[in-house]
Amino acid sequence: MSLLDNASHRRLNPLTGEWVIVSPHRTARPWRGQEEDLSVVDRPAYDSTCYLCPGNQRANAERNPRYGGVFAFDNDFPALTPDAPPDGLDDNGLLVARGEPGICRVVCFSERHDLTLSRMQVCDIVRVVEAWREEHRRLGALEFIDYVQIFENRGAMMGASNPHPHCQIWATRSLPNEIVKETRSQNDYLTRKKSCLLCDYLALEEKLGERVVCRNDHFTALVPFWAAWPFETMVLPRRHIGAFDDFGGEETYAFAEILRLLTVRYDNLFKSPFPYSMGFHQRPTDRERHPAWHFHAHFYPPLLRSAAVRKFMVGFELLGSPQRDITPEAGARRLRDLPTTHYAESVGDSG
Ligand code: H2U
Ligand code: ZN
Repeated sequence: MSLLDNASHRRLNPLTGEWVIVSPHRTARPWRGQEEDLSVVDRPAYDSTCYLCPGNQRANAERNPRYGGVFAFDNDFPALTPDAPPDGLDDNGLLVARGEPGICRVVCFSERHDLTLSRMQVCDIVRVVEAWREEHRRLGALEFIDYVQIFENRGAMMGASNPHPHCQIWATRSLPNEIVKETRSQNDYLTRKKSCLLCDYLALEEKLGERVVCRNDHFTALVPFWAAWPFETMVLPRRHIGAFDDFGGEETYAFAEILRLLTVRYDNLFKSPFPYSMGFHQRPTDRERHPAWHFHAHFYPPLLRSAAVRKFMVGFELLGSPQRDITPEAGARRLRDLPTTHYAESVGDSG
């Protein structure tokens, strides 16, 4: 009986230093959840009531240009504003606060209301990657911005307010919690091993193969050994690059391609638009060099065993540690075995 396949165990996330409980024996129970073939609600290419469609009025009465392709604007309801005073409060280390200036942006991926990354042409996703890179460069260059977090909430289940394909960017003065943890872990690893944590991890996963979902010339998508969510994935560049700034032309194209390859598989998993929160982790823009930082994307999908059954991180997971039943290896196998043609595009092929 091998530990990883059959017995409850916990796995270390070396990027955060946190543990996740894996309960593989629970997957012995039959796959009861019906894989529902939820028919997609057909969305129009243009929706006159959408505040992100070209030419439409936004909630603050500003009108979008009649854009084609990518369109970025300052969030009309920003969580962070540049003018927050830098004042601090520290009462005995117990009541601690600091002003947090920041900038929030919204980036529409396409003028088409009905598309998603999984349904866009790779050449059009390339335009989106270029926009992310430019936003990251411009915001990161600001003196008061130390981190630029780009993220997409897709689907109502993940709290996306609008199906029009878009992402958000929050640029902050401070490093967010996850970045603090990942920076520390990558720095420690570099100091101890004189090598990059994620370069070494990727090499190991490429050798083993069992958690790899898909790959192209420059990127690999895999279910991390320590994944907490059933179908969580990471996308890693094979070259040691720390941020969008370091992408070469071929890497930009390959990144767009792997995003499409992965999101098509996600949609095909339950033959339904697959909800997730995804985002990019890159080196801080605090003017330090950060040689240990290895760029990557995280996808955190909330679904468990059908388009209708979601996993809740509650109970022990909220109070103790995250836990999962389907092993990361089984999750990777299921994603890997899916067709690479989107279910809505494959004629006479049920996948
Ligand atoms: P989400 O779908 O991830 O919530 O992103 C939509 C963002 O768009 C959200 O942050 C902003 C909201 O504040 N927004 C505008 O900036 N203008 C609008 O007219 C409506 C929504
Ligand atoms: Zn729209």
